[in-house]
Amino acid sequence: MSENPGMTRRQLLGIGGTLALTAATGLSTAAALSRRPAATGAELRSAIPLPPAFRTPLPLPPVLKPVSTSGGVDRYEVTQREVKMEILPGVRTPMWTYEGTFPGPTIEARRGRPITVTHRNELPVPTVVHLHGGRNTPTSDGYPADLVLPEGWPNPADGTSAMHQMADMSGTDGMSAMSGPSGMAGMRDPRAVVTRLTRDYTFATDQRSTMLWYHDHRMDFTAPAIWRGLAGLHFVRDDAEDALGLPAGAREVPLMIADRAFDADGKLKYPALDPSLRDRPGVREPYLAGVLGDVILVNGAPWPVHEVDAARYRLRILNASNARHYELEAVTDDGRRLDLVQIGADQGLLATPVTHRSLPIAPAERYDLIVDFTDVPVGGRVRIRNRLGSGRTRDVMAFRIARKAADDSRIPPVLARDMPSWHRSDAARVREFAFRAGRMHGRHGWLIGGRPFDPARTDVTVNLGDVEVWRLIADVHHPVHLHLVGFQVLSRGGRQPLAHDAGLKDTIALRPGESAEIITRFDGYRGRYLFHCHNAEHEDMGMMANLEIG
Ligand SMILES: [Cu+2]
Repeated sequence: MSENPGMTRRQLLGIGGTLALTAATGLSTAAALSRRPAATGAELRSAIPLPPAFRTPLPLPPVLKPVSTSGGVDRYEVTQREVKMEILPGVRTPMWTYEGTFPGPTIEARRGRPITVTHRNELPVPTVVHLHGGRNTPTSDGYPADLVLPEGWPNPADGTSAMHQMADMSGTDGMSAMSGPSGMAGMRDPRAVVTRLTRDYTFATDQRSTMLWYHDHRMDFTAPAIWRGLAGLHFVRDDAEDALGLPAGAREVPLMIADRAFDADGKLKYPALDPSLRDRPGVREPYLAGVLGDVILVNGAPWPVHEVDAARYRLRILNASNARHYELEAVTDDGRRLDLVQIGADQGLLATPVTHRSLPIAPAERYDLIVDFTDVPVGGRVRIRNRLGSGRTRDVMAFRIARKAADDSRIPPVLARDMPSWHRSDAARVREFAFRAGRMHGRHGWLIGGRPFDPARTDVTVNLGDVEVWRLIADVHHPVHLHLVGFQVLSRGGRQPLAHDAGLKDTIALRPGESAEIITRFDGYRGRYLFHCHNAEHEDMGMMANLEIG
Protein backbone atom coordinates (compact mmCIF):
# COMPACT_ATOMS: atom_id res chain seq x y z
CA MET A 1 0.00 0.00 0.00
CA SER A 2 2.94 2.28 0.63
CA GLU A 3 3.47 2.25 -3.09
CA ASN A 4 0.09 3.80 -3.70
CA PRO A 5 -0.44 6.31 -0.94
CA GLY A 6 -3.43 7.74 -2.76
CA MET A 7 -5.19 4.45 -3.10
CA THR A 8 -7.65 3.21 -0.58
CA ARG A 9 -7.95 -0.45 0.22
CA ARG A 10 -11.32 -0.55 -1.45
CA GLN A 11 -9.75 0.63 -4.66
CA LEU A 12 -6.96 -1.91 -4.41
CA LEU A 13 -9.52 -4.63 -4.01
CA GLY A 14 -11.49 -3.36 -6.91
CA ILE A 15 -14.67 -3.29 -4.85
CA GLY A 16 -16.40 0.00 -5.36
CA GLY A 17 -13.08 1.30 -6.62
CA THR A 18 -11.84 2.31 -10.01
CA LEU A 19 -12.90 -0.86 -11.74
CA ALA A 20 -16.42 -0.94 -10.45
CA LEU A 21 -16.55 2.69 -11.48
CA THR A 22 -15.30 1.68 -14.90
CA ALA A 23 -18.15 -0.77 -15.22
CA ALA A 24 -20.74 1.67 -13.93
CA THR A 25 -19.78 4.67 -16.02
CA GLY A 26 -18.45 2.93 -19.07
CA LEU A 27 -15.06 4.61 -18.75
CA SER A 28 -12.83 3.57 -21.57
CA THR A 29 -10.18 0.91 -21.02
CA ALA A 30 -7.57 3.55 -21.72
CA ALA A 31 -8.91 5.66 -18.86
CA ALA A 32 -8.92 2.67 -16.55
CA LEU A 33 -5.38 1.75 -17.55
CA SER A 34 -4.11 5.27 -17.06
CA ARG A 35 -4.99 5.06 -13.37
CA ARG A 36 -3.55 1.60 -13.03
CA PRO A 37 -1.97 1.09 -9.61
CA ALA A 38 1.59 -0.28 -9.45
CA ALA A 39 0.68 -3.05 -7.05
CA THR A 40 -2.16 -5.17 -5.78
CA GLY A 41 -1.70 -5.89 -2.10
CA ALA A 42 -0.65 -4.30 1.16
CA GLU A 43 2.88 -4.10 2.55
CA LEU A 44 3.92 -5.50 5.91
CA ARG A 45 6.51 -3.50 7.78
CA SER A 46 9.41 -5.31 9.45
CA ALA A 47 9.86 -4.73 13.19
CA ILE A 48 13.60 -5.40 13.20
CA PRO A 49 16.51 -3.25 11.98
CA LEU A 50 17.18 -4.10 8.34
CA PRO A 51 20.68 -4.56 6.93
CA PRO A 52 22.24 -2.14 4.43
CA ALA A 53 21.91 -3.08 0.77
CA PHE A 54 24.62 -4.75 -1.28
CA ARG A 55 26.69 -6.18 1.62
CA THR A 56 25.39 -9.74 1.94
CA PRO A 57 26.96 -12.09 -0.64
CA LEU A 58 24.48 -13.68 -3.04
CA PRO A 59 23.94 -17.31 -2.02
CA LEU A 60 23.67 -19.90 -4.79
CA PRO A 61 21.25 -22.71 -3.96
CA PRO A 62 22.97 -26.12 -3.70
CA VAL A 63 22.40 -28.53 -6.57
CA LEU A 64 20.69 -31.71 -5.39
CA LYS A 65 22.47 -35.01 -6.12
CA PRO A 66 20.46 -38.07 -7.09
CA VAL A 67 20.43 -40.92 -4.57
CA SER A 68 20.36 -43.41 -7.44
CA THR A 69 20.46 -43.34 -11.23
CA SER A 70 19.27 -46.82 -12.17
CA GLY A 71 17.15 -47.80 -15.16
CA GLY A 72 17.52 -44.42 -16.88
CA VAL A 73 15.67 -42.68 -14.04
CA ASP A 74 17.38 -40.36 -11.59
CA ARG A 75 15.92 -40.61 -8.12
CA TYR A 76 16.09 -37.75 -5.64
CA GLU A 77 15.00 -37.40 -2.04
CA VAL A 78 13.86 -34.18 -0.41
CA THR A 79 12.92 -33.82 3.23
CA GLN A 80 10.62 -30.96 4.09
CA ARG A 81 11.56 -29.69 7.52
CA GLU A 82 11.65 -26.66 9.75
CA VAL A 83 15.06 -25.11 10.36
CA LYS A 84 16.34 -21.84 11.78
CA MET A 85 18.22 -19.94 9.11
CA GLU A 86 20.27 -16.77 9.06
CA ILE A 87 18.53 -14.64 6.47
CA LEU A 88 19.16 -11.24 7.99
CA PRO A 89 22.78 -11.07 9.23
CA GLY A 90 23.00 -12.23 12.86
CA VAL A 91 19.27 -13.05 13.08
CA ARG A 92 17.77 -16.55 13.34
CA THR A 93 14.57 -17.07 11.35
CA PRO A 94 12.51 -20.27 11.53
CA MET A 95 11.71 -21.40 7.99
CA TRP A 96 9.85 -24.25 6.37
CA THR A 97 12.33 -25.69 3.91
CA TYR A 98 13.10 -28.31 1.34
CA GLU A 99 16.28 -30.00 2.63
CA GLY A 100 17.07 -27.27 5.15
CA THR A 101 17.75 -24.46 2.66
CA PHE A 102 15.87 -21.51 1.21
CA PRO A 103 15.61 -21.58 -1.74
CA GLY A 104 15.40 -25.36 -1.69
CA PRO A 105 18.06 -27.36 -3.51
CA THR A 106 18.16 -26.92 -7.29
CA ILE A 107 17.27 -29.91 -9.42
CA GLU A 108 19.17 -30.23 -12.70
CA ALA A 109 17.31 -32.43 -15.18
CA ARG A 110 18.11 -33.38 -18.77
CA ARG A 111 15.44 -33.48 -21.41
CA GLY A 112 14.37 -37.05 -22.15
CA ARG A 113 15.57 -38.40 -18.82
CA PRO A 114 12.73 -38.86 -16.31
CA ILE A 115 13.32 -38.25 -12.63
CA THR A 116 11.54 -39.24 -9.46
CA VAL A 117 11.62 -37.01 -6.41
CA THR A 118 10.56 -38.58 -3.14
CA HIS A 119 9.33 -35.87 -0.80
CA ARG A 120 9.18 -36.60 2.90
CA ASN A 121 7.01 -34.32 5.02
CA GLU A 122 8.49 -33.58 8.45
CA LEU A 123 6.62 -30.28 8.76
CA PRO A 124 3.71 -29.88 11.18
CA VAL A 125 1.06 -29.60 8.43
CA PRO A 126 0.09 -31.43 5.23
CA THR A 127 1.98 -30.42 2.10
CA VAL A 128 1.90 -31.10 -1.62
CA VAL A 129 4.54 -30.24 -4.22
CA HIS A 130 3.79 -28.72 -7.61
CA LEU A 131 6.48 -28.38 -10.27
CA HIS A 132 5.47 -25.07 -11.83
CA GLY A 133 5.74 -25.22 -15.62
CA GLY A 134 6.32 -28.97 -15.62
CA ARG A 135 4.58 -31.16 -18.19
CA ASN A 136 3.68 -34.08 -16.03
CA THR A 137 0.98 -36.65 -15.38
CA PRO A 138 -1.88 -35.52 -13.12
CA THR A 139 -0.70 -37.83 -10.32
CA SER A 140 2.65 -35.98 -10.16
CA ASP A 141 1.26 -32.48 -10.76
CA GLY A 142 0.71 -31.69 -7.11
CA TYR A 143 -3.06 -31.27 -7.08
CA PRO A 144 -3.93 -29.14 -4.01
CA ALA A 145 -5.93 -31.91 -2.33
CA ASP A 146 -3.30 -34.64 -2.98
CA LEU A 147 -1.85 -34.10 0.46
CA VAL A 148 1.13 -35.71 2.14
CA LEU A 149 0.16 -35.88 5.80
CA PRO A 150 2.83 -35.48 8.46
CA GLU A 151 3.27 -37.97 11.26
CA GLY A 152 0.57 -37.52 13.88
CA TRP A 153 -1.83 -35.66 11.59
CA PRO A 154 -5.26 -37.21 12.03
CA ASN A 155 -6.02 -39.78 9.41
CA PRO A 156 -8.79 -38.30 7.28
CA ALA A 157 -10.39 -41.73 6.77
CA ASP A 158 -9.35 -44.30 9.33
CA GLY A 159 -9.30 -47.87 8.19
CA THR A 160 -8.50 -47.16 4.58
CA SER A 161 -5.31 -48.04 2.77
CA ALA A 162 -2.30 -45.76 2.57
CA MET A 163 -3.56 -44.29 -0.68
CA HIS A 164 -7.13 -43.41 -0.08
CA GLN A 165 -9.79 -40.91 -0.78
CA MET A 166 -9.80 -37.68 1.10
CA ALA A 167 -12.59 -37.46 3.59
CA ASP A 168 -13.52 -34.69 5.93
CA MET A 169 -11.13 -33.97 8.73
CA SER A 170 -13.67 -33.15 11.38
CA GLY A 171 -12.53 -33.78 14.90
CA THR A 172 -9.05 -32.28 14.57
CA ASP A 173 -8.45 -29.88 17.42
CA GLY A 174 -12.10 -29.04 17.49
CA MET A 175 -11.76 -27.30 14.13
CA SER A 176 -13.12 -29.37 11.36
CA ALA A 177 -11.80 -28.66 7.94
CA MET A 178 -15.36 -29.10 6.70
CA SER A 179 -16.49 -26.17 8.71
CA GLY A 180 -13.48 -23.96 8.15
CA PRO A 181 -14.47 -20.37 7.65
CA SER A 182 -13.54 -20.35 3.98
CA GLY A 183 -15.77 -23.33 3.53
CA MET A 184 -13.19 -24.62 1.07
CA ALA A 185 -10.66 -26.51 3.10
CA GLY A 186 -12.70 -29.58 3.62
CA MET A 187 -14.86 -29.69 0.55
CA ARG A 188 -15.03 -33.28 -0.42
CA ASP A 189 -12.74 -34.18 -3.26
CA PRO A 190 -13.50 -37.75 -4.23
CA ARG A 191 -10.47 -37.88 -6.50
CA ALA A 192 -7.85 -36.72 -4.03
CA VAL A 193 -5.01 -39.11 -3.29
CA VAL A 194 -3.71 -38.60 0.22
CA THR A 195 -0.56 -40.28 1.52
CA ARG A 196 1.23 -40.27 4.83
CA LEU A 197 4.80 -39.00 5.27
CA THR A 198 6.09 -39.51 1.75
CA ARG A 199 5.11 -39.31 -1.86
CA ASP A 200 6.97 -39.96 -5.11
CA TYR A 201 6.65 -37.36 -7.84
CA THR A 202 7.75 -38.57 -11.27
CA PHE A 203 8.67 -35.92 -13.81
CA ALA A 204 8.82 -37.00 -17.43
CA THR A 205 11.27 -34.19 -18.36
CA ASP A 206 9.84 -34.39 -21.86
CA GLN A 207 9.73 -30.65 -22.49
CA ARG A 208 11.74 -27.68 -23.75
CA SER A 209 14.79 -26.63 -21.77
CA THR A 210 13.90 -23.93 -19.26
CA MET A 211 13.92 -22.98 -15.59
CA LEU A 212 10.94 -24.30 -13.62
CA TRP A 213 10.31 -24.00 -9.92
CA TYR A 214 8.77 -26.28 -7.37
CA HIS A 215 6.70 -25.04 -4.47
CA ASP A 216 3.98 -26.04 -2.05
CA HIS A 217 0.44 -26.09 -3.46
CA ARG A 218 -1.66 -27.13 -0.46
CA MET A 219 -5.25 -26.07 -0.85
CA ASP A 220 -6.04 -22.81 0.99
CA PHE A 221 -2.50 -22.56 2.44
CA THR A 222 -0.19 -22.15 -0.55
CA ALA A 223 0.61 -18.51 0.13
CA PRO A 224 1.88 -18.87 3.72
CA ALA A 225 3.72 -22.10 2.87
CA ILE A 226 5.68 -20.47 0.07
CA TRP A 227 6.23 -17.42 2.28
CA ARG A 228 7.80 -19.67 4.95
CA GLY A 229 10.25 -21.03 2.42
CA LEU A 230 8.79 -23.91 0.41
CA ALA A 231 10.20 -23.01 -3.02
CA GLY A 232 13.11 -24.21 -5.12
CA LEU A 233 14.45 -24.15 -8.69
CA HIS A 234 14.33 -26.96 -11.24
CA PHE A 235 16.20 -26.73 -14.54
CA VAL A 236 15.51 -28.68 -17.71
CA ARG A 237 18.50 -28.67 -20.06
CA ASP A 238 19.19 -30.18 -23.44
CA ASP A 239 21.95 -30.54 -26.05
CA ALA A 240 20.52 -27.90 -28.39
CA GLU A 241 20.70 -25.28 -25.66
CA ASP A 242 24.20 -26.38 -24.64
CA ALA A 243 25.37 -25.92 -28.24
CA LEU A 244 24.33 -22.25 -28.37
CA GLY A 245 27.45 -20.95 -26.63
CA LEU A 246 25.54 -18.90 -24.05
CA PRO A 247 27.32 -17.80 -20.86
CA ALA A 248 27.62 -20.88 -18.64
CA GLY A 249 29.15 -22.22 -15.44
CA ALA A 250 29.78 -19.42 -12.95
CA ARG A 251 28.45 -16.99 -15.57
CA GLU A 252 24.98 -18.47 -15.40
CA VAL A 253 23.32 -17.23 -12.22
CA PRO A 254 19.88 -18.24 -10.90
CA LEU A 255 18.07 -15.40 -9.12
CA MET A 256 14.97 -16.19 -7.08
CA ILE A 257 13.47 -12.86 -6.04
CA ALA A 258 11.01 -12.79 -3.14
CA ASP A 259 9.86 -10.17 -0.67
CA ARG A 260 9.39 -10.92 3.02
CA ALA A 261 8.93 -9.07 6.32
CA PHE A 262 10.42 -9.83 9.73
CA ASP A 263 9.19 -9.56 13.28
CA ALA A 264 11.23 -8.16 16.17
CA ASP A 265 12.19 -11.71 17.22
CA GLY A 266 13.46 -12.59 13.75
CA LYS A 267 10.45 -14.66 12.74
CA LEU A 268 8.85 -14.02 9.39
CA LYS A 269 5.82 -11.79 9.61
CA TYR A 270 2.68 -12.98 7.86
CA PRO A 271 -0.92 -11.94 8.56
CA ALA A 272 -2.36 -15.48 8.68
CA LEU A 273 -5.70 -15.84 10.48
CA ASP A 274 -4.31 -19.09 11.92
CA PRO A 275 -0.52 -18.79 12.34
CA SER A 276 -0.25 -22.56 12.88
CA LEU A 277 -1.59 -22.96 9.32
CA ARG A 278 -3.49 -26.01 10.49
CA ASP A 279 -7.15 -25.22 10.15
CA ARG A 280 -8.25 -21.78 9.30
CA PRO A 281 -7.07 -20.37 5.96
CA GLY A 282 -6.86 -16.74 4.95
CA VAL A 283 -5.22 -13.49 5.91
CA ARG A 284 -6.27 -10.51 7.98
CA GLU A 285 -7.40 -7.27 6.52
CA PRO A 286 -5.93 -5.21 4.93
CA TYR A 287 -3.92 -7.94 3.21
CA LEU A 288 -6.76 -9.65 1.30
CA ALA A 289 -5.45 -8.36 -2.02
CA GLY A 290 -1.97 -9.79 -1.43
CA VAL A 291 0.87 -9.76 1.09
CA LEU A 292 3.91 -7.64 0.27
CA GLY A 293 7.11 -7.56 2.32
CA ASP A 294 9.49 -4.66 2.85
CA VAL A 295 12.66 -6.77 2.48
CA ILE A 296 13.74 -7.93 -0.97
CA LEU A 297 15.50 -11.29 -0.88
CA VAL A 298 17.42 -12.79 -3.77
CA ASN A 299 18.21 -16.49 -3.28
CA GLY A 300 17.21 -15.95 0.33
CA ALA A 301 19.58 -13.03 1.07
CA PRO A 302 18.51 -9.42 1.64
CA TRP A 303 19.57 -7.05 -1.17
CA PRO A 304 22.66 -9.16 -1.90
CA VAL A 305 25.76 -8.40 -3.93
CA HIS A 306 27.46 -10.76 -6.38
CA GLU A 307 31.03 -10.45 -7.70
CA VAL A 308 31.31 -10.89 -11.44
CA ASP A 309 33.85 -10.71 -14.27
CA ALA A 310 33.59 -7.90 -16.79
CA ALA A 311 31.83 -10.28 -19.16
CA ARG A 312 28.45 -11.49 -20.34
CA TYR A 313 26.24 -13.19 -17.76
CA ARG A 314 23.14 -15.28 -18.13
CA LEU A 315 20.61 -14.46 -15.39
CA ARG A 316 17.81 -16.96 -14.76
CA ILE A 317 15.25 -14.86 -12.93
CA LEU A 318 12.17 -16.04 -11.05
CA ASN A 319 9.72 -13.84 -9.19
CA ALA A 320 8.81 -16.14 -6.28
CA SER A 321 7.00 -13.37 -4.40
CA ASN A 322 3.43 -14.00 -3.30
CA ALA A 323 2.02 -10.77 -4.71
CA ARG A 324 4.77 -8.27 -5.52
CA HIS A 325 5.39 -7.21 -9.11
CA TYR A 326 8.75 -5.81 -10.15
CA GLU A 327 9.93 -3.88 -13.15
CA LEU A 328 13.61 -4.71 -13.30
CA GLU A 329 16.39 -2.58 -14.69
CA ALA A 330 20.19 -2.82 -14.49
CA VAL A 331 21.82 0.52 -13.65
CA THR A 332 25.53 1.39 -13.47
CA ASP A 333 27.02 3.73 -10.85
CA ASP A 334 26.94 6.58 -13.36
CA GLY A 335 23.27 6.04 -14.07
CA ARG A 336 23.61 4.16 -17.35
CA ARG A 337 20.97 1.48 -17.98
CA LEU A 338 22.38 -1.76 -19.36
CA ASP A 339 20.41 -3.66 -21.97
CA LEU A 340 18.46 -6.65 -20.73
CA VAL A 341 18.69 -9.10 -23.60
CA GLN A 342 15.88 -11.59 -23.15
CA ILE A 343 16.64 -15.02 -24.56
CA GLY A 344 13.95 -17.03 -22.83
CA ALA A 345 10.52 -16.90 -21.20
CA ASP A 346 8.68 -19.15 -18.71
CA GLN A 347 8.69 -22.13 -21.08
CA GLY A 348 12.11 -21.85 -22.62
CA LEU A 349 14.18 -20.10 -25.26
CA LEU A 350 12.72 -17.45 -27.53
CA ALA A 351 13.03 -17.84 -31.30
CA THR A 352 15.23 -14.73 -31.36
CA PRO A 353 16.57 -12.42 -28.64
CA VAL A 354 14.54 -9.38 -27.55
CA THR A 355 16.29 -6.37 -26.02
CA HIS A 356 14.60 -4.48 -23.18
CA ARG A 357 15.51 -1.40 -21.14
CA SER A 358 13.41 -2.67 -18.23
CA LEU A 359 11.31 -5.77 -17.70
CA PRO A 360 8.12 -6.26 -15.68
CA ILE A 361 7.94 -9.55 -13.82
CA ALA A 362 4.85 -10.83 -12.00
CA PRO A 363 4.69 -13.58 -9.39
CA ALA A 364 5.75 -16.98 -10.85
CA GLU A 365 7.07 -15.52 -14.12
CA ARG A 366 10.60 -16.30 -15.24
CA TYR A 367 13.01 -14.57 -17.60
CA ASP A 368 16.21 -15.85 -19.13
CA LEU A 369 18.40 -12.77 -19.65
CA ILE A 370 21.87 -11.87 -20.85
CA VAL A 371 23.45 -8.83 -19.23
CA ASP A 372 26.84 -7.67 -20.47
CA PHE A 373 29.17 -6.24 -17.82
CA THR A 374 32.12 -5.94 -20.26
CA ASP A 375 32.12 -2.15 -20.41
CA VAL A 376 31.56 -1.58 -16.71
CA PRO A 377 34.82 -0.43 -15.03
CA VAL A 378 36.47 -2.87 -12.66
CA GLY A 379 35.46 -1.92 -9.13
CA GLY A 380 32.18 -0.52 -10.45
CA ARG A 381 28.73 -1.74 -9.61
CA VAL A 382 25.54 -2.57 -11.46
CA ARG A 383 22.41 -2.37 -9.35
CA ILE A 384 19.31 -4.32 -10.22
CA ARG A 385 16.48 -1.96 -9.38
CA ASN A 386 12.71 -2.30 -9.22
CA ARG A 387 11.02 0.63 -10.91
CA LEU A 388 7.74 -0.28 -9.19
CA GLY A 389 9.27 -0.17 -5.72
CA SER A 390 9.56 2.73 -3.34
CA GLY A 391 12.10 3.39 -0.63
CA ARG A 392 14.05 0.25 0.09
CA THR A 393 11.92 -1.95 -2.19
CA ARG A 394 13.34 0.00 -5.10
CA ASP A 395 16.59 -1.95 -4.73
CA VAL A 396 16.86 -5.64 -5.53
CA MET A 397 20.55 -6.55 -5.62
CA ALA A 398 23.90 -5.49 -7.11
CA PHE A 399 26.72 -6.96 -9.15
CA ARG A 400 30.27 -5.80 -8.36
CA ILE A 401 32.61 -6.03 -11.32
CA ALA A 402 35.72 -7.64 -9.85
CA ARG A 403 38.07 -8.17 -12.77
CA LYS A 404 38.61 -8.12 -16.52
CA ALA A 405 38.28 -11.53 -18.09
CA ALA A 406 38.13 -13.31 -21.43
CA ASP A 407 34.67 -14.08 -22.76
CA ASP A 408 33.96 -16.54 -25.57
CA SER A 409 30.20 -16.64 -24.98
CA ARG A 410 27.79 -15.43 -27.62
CA ILE A 411 24.13 -14.61 -28.15
CA PRO A 412 23.10 -16.39 -31.36
CA PRO A 413 20.60 -14.46 -33.51
CA VAL A 414 18.46 -17.60 -33.67
CA LEU A 415 17.93 -19.32 -30.32
CA ALA A 416 15.24 -21.88 -30.98
CA ARG A 417 13.53 -23.35 -34.02
CA ASP A 418 10.92 -25.42 -32.20
CA MET A 419 8.42 -22.67 -31.42
CA PRO A 420 4.84 -23.78 -32.04
CA SER A 421 2.93 -21.78 -34.63
CA TRP A 422 -0.66 -21.71 -33.42
CA HIS A 423 -3.08 -19.49 -35.27
CA ARG A 424 -6.41 -18.13 -34.18
CA SER A 425 -8.00 -20.06 -37.03
CA ASP A 426 -6.69 -23.32 -35.48
CA ALA A 427 -8.77 -22.81 -32.34
CA ALA A 428 -11.49 -25.36 -31.70
CA ARG A 429 -13.12 -22.82 -29.41
CA VAL A 430 -12.71 -19.52 -27.64
CA ARG A 431 -13.41 -19.28 -23.93
CA GLU A 432 -13.62 -16.25 -21.68
CA PHE A 433 -12.76 -16.06 -17.99
CA ALA A 434 -13.15 -13.08 -15.70
CA PHE A 435 -10.73 -12.85 -12.75
CA ARG A 436 -12.47 -10.64 -10.21
CA ALA A 437 -13.01 -9.96 -6.55
CA GLY A 438 -16.29 -11.20 -5.15
CA ARG A 439 -18.02 -12.90 -2.26
CA MET A 440 -17.10 -16.41 -1.26
CA HIS A 441 -19.13 -18.18 1.42
CA GLY A 442 -20.10 -14.83 2.91
CA ARG A 443 -16.56 -13.47 2.91
CA HIS A 444 -14.24 -11.66 0.59
CA GLY A 445 -12.97 -13.94 -2.13
CA TRP A 446 -11.28 -13.97 -5.50
CA LEU A 447 -13.30 -15.64 -8.23
CA ILE A 448 -12.92 -17.01 -11.74
CA GLY A 449 -16.09 -16.63 -13.78
CA GLY A 450 -17.92 -15.62 -10.62
CA ARG A 451 -17.13 -18.84 -8.76
CA PRO A 452 -14.63 -19.78 -6.05
CA PHE A 453 -12.54 -22.94 -6.35
CA ASP A 454 -14.26 -26.23 -5.64
CA PRO A 455 -12.10 -29.32 -6.18
CA ALA A 456 -15.19 -31.44 -6.77
CA ARG A 457 -16.42 -29.33 -9.68
CA THR A 458 -15.03 -29.58 -13.21
CA ASP A 459 -14.90 -26.06 -14.56
CA VAL A 460 -13.49 -26.60 -18.02
CA THR A 461 -13.21 -29.73 -20.14
CA VAL A 462 -10.94 -29.59 -23.17
CA ASN A 463 -10.13 -32.30 -25.68
CA LEU A 464 -6.60 -33.61 -25.69
CA GLY A 465 -4.90 -32.13 -28.73
CA ASP A 466 -7.29 -29.21 -29.25
CA VAL A 467 -6.05 -25.69 -29.81
CA GLU A 468 -8.06 -23.11 -27.87
CA VAL A 469 -8.03 -19.36 -27.41
CA TRP A 470 -8.72 -18.12 -23.92
CA ARG A 471 -9.69 -14.53 -23.24
CA LEU A 472 -8.74 -13.53 -19.69
CA ILE A 473 -10.16 -10.41 -18.06
CA ALA A 474 -8.90 -8.89 -14.83
CA ASP A 475 -10.12 -6.34 -12.29
CA VAL A 476 -6.79 -5.85 -10.48
CA HIS A 477 -3.35 -7.46 -11.15
CA HIS A 478 -3.77 -11.19 -11.68
CA PRO A 479 -0.86 -13.30 -12.88
CA VAL A 480 -2.76 -16.21 -14.43
CA HIS A 481 -1.06 -19.60 -14.59
CA LEU A 482 -2.08 -22.71 -16.52
CA HIS A 483 -0.78 -26.07 -15.42
CA LEU A 484 0.57 -28.59 -17.98
CA VAL A 485 0.73 -26.37 -21.07
CA GLY A 486 2.73 -23.46 -22.36
CA PHE A 487 0.88 -20.78 -24.29
CA GLN A 488 1.51 -17.77 -26.47
CA VAL A 489 0.05 -14.34 -25.89
CA LEU A 490 -2.17 -13.42 -28.86
CA SER A 491 -3.28 -9.97 -27.78
CA ARG A 492 -3.21 -7.65 -24.79
CA GLY A 493 -5.77 -4.93 -24.24
CA GLY A 494 -7.10 -5.58 -27.76
CA ARG A 495 -3.69 -4.82 -29.25
CA GLN A 496 -0.49 -6.60 -30.16
CA PRO A 497 1.25 -8.33 -27.24
CA LEU A 498 3.97 -6.38 -25.46
CA ALA A 499 7.67 -7.03 -26.03
CA HIS A 500 7.98 -9.05 -22.82
CA ASP A 501 5.06 -11.33 -23.85
CA ALA A 502 7.34 -13.01 -26.38
CA GLY A 503 7.90 -16.74 -26.41
CA LEU A 504 6.17 -19.59 -24.66
CA LYS A 505 4.66 -18.65 -21.33
CA ASP A 506 2.92 -20.48 -18.51
CA THR A 507 1.94 -17.37 -16.55
CA ILE A 508 0.56 -14.12 -17.95
CA ALA A 509 0.49 -10.94 -15.92
CA LEU A 510 -2.90 -9.29 -16.39
CA ARG A 511 -2.90 -5.68 -15.33
CA PRO A 512 -5.84 -3.87 -13.75
CA GLY A 513 -8.75 -3.53 -16.11
CA GLU A 514 -6.94 -5.45 -18.79
CA SER A 515 -7.96 -8.35 -20.98
CA ALA A 516 -5.60 -10.58 -22.90
CA GLU A 517 -5.92 -13.52 -25.22
CA ILE A 518 -3.72 -16.58 -25.05
CA ILE A 519 -3.54 -19.55 -27.40
CA THR A 520 -2.36 -23.07 -26.67
CA ARG A 521 -2.69 -26.69 -27.64
CA PHE A 522 -3.78 -28.92 -24.77
CA ASP A 523 -1.48 -31.83 -25.33
CA GLY A 524 0.53 -34.04 -23.05
CA TYR A 525 -1.70 -36.02 -20.73
CA ARG A 526 -5.33 -36.59 -19.95
CA GLY A 527 -6.65 -35.86 -16.50
CA ARG A 528 -7.30 -33.18 -13.96
CA TYR A 529 -5.20 -30.04 -13.96
CA LEU A 530 -5.66 -26.48 -12.80
CA PHE A 531 -5.51 -22.90 -13.82
CA HIS A 532 -5.32 -20.17 -11.23
CA CYS A 533 -4.11 -16.77 -10.23
CA HIS A 534 -0.52 -16.85 -8.97
CA ASN A 535 -1.00 -14.00 -6.60
CA ALA A 536 -0.73 -16.66 -3.89
CA GLU A 537 -3.23 -14.95 -1.59
CA HIS A 538 -5.79 -14.77 -4.41
CA GLU A 539 -5.17 -18.44 -5.14
CA ASP A 540 -5.84 -19.34 -1.51
CA MET A 541 -9.01 -17.26 -1.53
CA GLY A 542 -10.71 -19.11 -4.34
CA MET A 543 -9.10 -17.92 -7.58
CA MET A 544 -8.46 -21.36 -9.00
CA ALA A 545 -10.39 -23.68 -11.32
CA ASN A 546 -10.27 -27.27 -12.51
CA LEU A 547 -9.15 -28.00 -16.04
CA GLU A 548 -10.08 -31.47 -17.20
CA ILE A 549 -8.22 -32.72 -20.24
CA GLY A 550 -10.22 -35.54 -21.77
CU1 LIG B 1 -5.17 -12.72 -8.67
